[in-house]
Amino acid sequence: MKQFTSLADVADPKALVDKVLQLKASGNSNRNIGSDLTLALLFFNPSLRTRLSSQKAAQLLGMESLVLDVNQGWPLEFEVGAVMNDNKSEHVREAAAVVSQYCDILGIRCFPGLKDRDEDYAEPLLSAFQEYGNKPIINLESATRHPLQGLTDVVTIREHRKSVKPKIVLTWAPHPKALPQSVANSFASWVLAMDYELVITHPEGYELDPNVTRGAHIEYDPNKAYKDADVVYAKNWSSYRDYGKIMSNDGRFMVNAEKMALSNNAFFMHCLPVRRNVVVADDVIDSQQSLVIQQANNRTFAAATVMKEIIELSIYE
Ligand code: AN0
Ligand code: CP
Repeated sequence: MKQFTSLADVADPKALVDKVLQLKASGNSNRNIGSDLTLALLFFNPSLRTRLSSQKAAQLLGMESLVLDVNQGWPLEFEVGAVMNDNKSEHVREAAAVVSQYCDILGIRCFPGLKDRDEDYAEPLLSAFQEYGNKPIINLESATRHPLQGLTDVVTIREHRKSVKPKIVLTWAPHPKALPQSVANSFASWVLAMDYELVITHPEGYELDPNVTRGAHIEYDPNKAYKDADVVYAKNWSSYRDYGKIMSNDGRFMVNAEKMALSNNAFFMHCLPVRRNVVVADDVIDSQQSLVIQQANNRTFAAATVMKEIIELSIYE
């Protein structure tokens, strides 16, 4: 693996899931893999899980990590040919080249602007660091993808599934803020790559990129979608069609015990952070069937496996 910016960088997604489970079971046996290597993590947006699990993953591999919150005092210019006489003090051309010298792997988190769909889906920030930097990049959630979350989620499903082809329901849920499509895009892509059954339910107007959801069944009635579900995965996203807009905040889509009762005693999943009693009712997230804490734990092993693959197949190839 040369980089990990989306599922498309992974030659064999099912094999990678196996490797995450092997690494999780292997305890402290990977400490030499990353010794003398440095991971740099750039956060253009906040994070709890991704930041700490990436640092923890580096620690598992014996790698040092450097973390920078870019938004706190490092305003970067991205436009080619910009006349930099305003508040941006450095261009990404220099910044990416400089940061590349300090690290062996570079992780980047950057949310979308949610104003211009073509621009967001071209992933301008990741592309700039690819172009002007020269180190393998790990996507820590970009404008349109969150592949470490997608990998983690299918690993967690794999650990808990009761059949080889479980029925997975991805449900849109209400949220007061316009959020990216990244988590939903990556979740759908990884679930489909595992050959699981995927049903996506949301109000009309929240259809995701059809290139991402090809192979999934779209069901506008949540009660029908939940029937026989083995996993209910909730996430809010803003509209892809009417790009970045909140089309509705239909409370029928909050995950509650009544709808969960229609399922096959489904597990509840969410990437976190989650708005309680907006996205999911307390009695569901606090139930025995909730996997949210186990999911967050698996972030560490997914990240460590991705870093190990990059080290073995790219840095020491
Ligand atoms: C972000 C999102 O929806 O993409 C991060 C989720 C991992 N969520 C929020 O900012 C609430
Ligand atoms: N799930 C996830 O990526 O959480 P953070 O935004 O806290 O990193």
